[in-house]
Amino acid sequence: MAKTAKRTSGGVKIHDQMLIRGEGGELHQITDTGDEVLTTAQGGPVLDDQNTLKIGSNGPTLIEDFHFREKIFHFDHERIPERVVHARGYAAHGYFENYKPLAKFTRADLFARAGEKTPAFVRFSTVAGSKGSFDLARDVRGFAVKLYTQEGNWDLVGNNIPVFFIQDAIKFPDLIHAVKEEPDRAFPQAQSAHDNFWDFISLTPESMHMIMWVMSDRAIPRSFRFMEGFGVHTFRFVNAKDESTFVKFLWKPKLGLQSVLWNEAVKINGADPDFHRRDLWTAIQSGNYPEWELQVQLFDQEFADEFEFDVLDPTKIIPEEILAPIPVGRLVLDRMPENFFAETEQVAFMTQNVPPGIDFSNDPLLQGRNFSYLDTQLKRLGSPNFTHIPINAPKCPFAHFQQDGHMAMRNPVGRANYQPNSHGIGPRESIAKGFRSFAEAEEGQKARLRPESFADHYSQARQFFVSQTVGEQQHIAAALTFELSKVKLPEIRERVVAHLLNIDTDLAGKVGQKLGLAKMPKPADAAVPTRQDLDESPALSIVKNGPQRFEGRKLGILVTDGVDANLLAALKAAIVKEGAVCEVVAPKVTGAKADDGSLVEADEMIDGGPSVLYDAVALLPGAAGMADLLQESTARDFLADAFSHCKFIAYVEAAMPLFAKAGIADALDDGVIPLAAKKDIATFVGRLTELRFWEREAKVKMG
Ligand code: HDE
Repeated sequence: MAKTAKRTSGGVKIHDQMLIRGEGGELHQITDTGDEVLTTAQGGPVLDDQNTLKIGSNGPTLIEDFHFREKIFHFDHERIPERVVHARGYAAHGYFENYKPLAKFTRADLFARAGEKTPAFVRFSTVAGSKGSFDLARDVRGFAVKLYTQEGNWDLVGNNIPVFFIQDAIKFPDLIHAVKEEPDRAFPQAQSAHDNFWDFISLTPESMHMIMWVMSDRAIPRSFRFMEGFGVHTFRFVNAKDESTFVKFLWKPKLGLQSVLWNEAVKINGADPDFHRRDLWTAIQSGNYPEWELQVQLFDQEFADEFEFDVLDPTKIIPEEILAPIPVGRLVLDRMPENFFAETEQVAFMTQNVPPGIDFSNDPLLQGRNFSYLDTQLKRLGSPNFTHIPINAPKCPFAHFQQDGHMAMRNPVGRANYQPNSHGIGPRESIAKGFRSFAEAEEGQKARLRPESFADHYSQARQFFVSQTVGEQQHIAAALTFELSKVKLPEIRERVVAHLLNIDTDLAGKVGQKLGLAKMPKPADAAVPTRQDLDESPALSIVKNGPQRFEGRKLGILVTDGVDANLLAALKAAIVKEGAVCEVVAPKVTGAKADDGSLVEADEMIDGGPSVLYDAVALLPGAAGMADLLQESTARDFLADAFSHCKFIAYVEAAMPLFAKAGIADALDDGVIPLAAKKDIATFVGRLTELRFWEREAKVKMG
């Protein structure tokens, strides 16, 4: 056996290399790992992880090679079924902090004391695409929160949209089959823009309210950090006196709401399919912990009886202007999982996980979900012992007599594994502490019925639409047109337009005309007429609720050789002061040489840093680098896209030729801000708080 010298790479020790002489005199290369010895899963130390055990150097591999067999066996079994919906997700740890005692409404322990912190794990997801699909699909986002309370896990498995497509859980498999890739061709991936989805939707009028939301900018969020979350269903709070109050849960992002434009989404998916993941990862790793406020809408039976829609109907909201949400606590995400599979992939959310003091309503969708989520965990995680996986285990004391089964990690100890027992072993029920269902009186005939109070499918869809800004309404019309343009069967397009006629005739007219319908269809039959008198709800608009700050956002700064080092430093400082970040984009990987001779390092080469990745851009090329930059079509696209995506653009004089190249030299508007001197930086940064220069949109996009 011969031992070679230590091999190093860039000064970093890799391994001690060892060569072993085989039978035929040939040398095998293996490594000596030093302190930590590689072992098999059984703990046996491994000699050689590079070569299988053979007869001679060219001979057959031996069955006896238990190390190879174990390694390959385990690899072959690495995959588990992905979630049937919400397969693509990303999660983080954090905590929920309660503001003040809520004992009047609920006996749930996590709401009992001011300042109480409850550990949390939150998983965001898209719904339709598979695990490896892109982040910026036009889709609902899952917003699933697991709170490890002192009385067991509470899972609030919500979405970023407060209503749902269907009113009864029995329709869920059809909805999901229709939206997922079509079964014969297995495409499109992560898209609702195809015949099957719109076929189902056009035959399901109850989906119309949700459709307005899904065709709005809510379905293309800029970041998980900038979206709301909703529990969707009406739940109950139950206090120590067994009194019930209905409750709807809302998560409000501290940094405000923000979405991207559809054309941006399409390009982001190519430039960075992990855009949302990277955003959350980077924010948390750099200490910018995202935060949401938990708000609740509380109401009693009397309010429910008087409210114009059924509070048990998951296709309806209670507008915030009618019932003001009350802040009750905050959720902070401050730690990424150590391992994606162990935590994010194996986390098992279940709507039926509620602590004492939180209870269900009779919403038929919620009731069906309570039935479904347990099945899906067994299928995915393979054993009824999925609660033994650390991410799913409660963090409070727990004790029961469930035992055995696949992968049991802990079993009851002692002689008795049942109760009651006379050995005095193990836990017993608790009248004082145990979960007690709210004793709602129920009566009625067994039947498959839908309540008449669920029959109005259009009024709130209209309310959502009329509550948007003109620009947001245009986005909805454009989204519907785009999606229906991918639908090949004309009768499906017409059926959708027939529904839109019940929501807003202008919207229907615009979509019908853009689709080139020969003539407008008759409005769809509606069980009840659409109410035109519902008040607008400004809370439903993203733009009307702008955060008025650039905090948490990102500026892309395009530089070349000759960049003004002073100006760059001042701009960066001003952005950082806003709580935002900058990235430098340059034509060369290495960066650019500034006017003072220093090297400005690039975060992205221009090919990898298109402007769609930024909330605003600044063009700071030096005259020295302009000639090269003008050769770059990516530089032209950087500016042209930023302009057509209504971004604020700062520029230095030297950048002017790029405007000509991008075809917008004559179109400069108030959203394009010259940086002639350092003082102009304040003007630019002040405008950034508006996030986008919406006035430009009508000039760059057909209405
Ligand atoms: Fe889900 N849903 N869902 N869902 N759902 C799942 O459970 C289901 C619904 C939601 O990050 C599955 O663990 C039925 C509404 C989220 O792990 C499954 C119905 C809302 C997540 C399931 C609904 C949601 C899921 C698939 C109709 C918003 C991801 C994997 C009655 C309030 C959780 C899994 C995560 C996941 C069933 C409707 C939110 C199959 C039957 C409404 C955020 O159990």
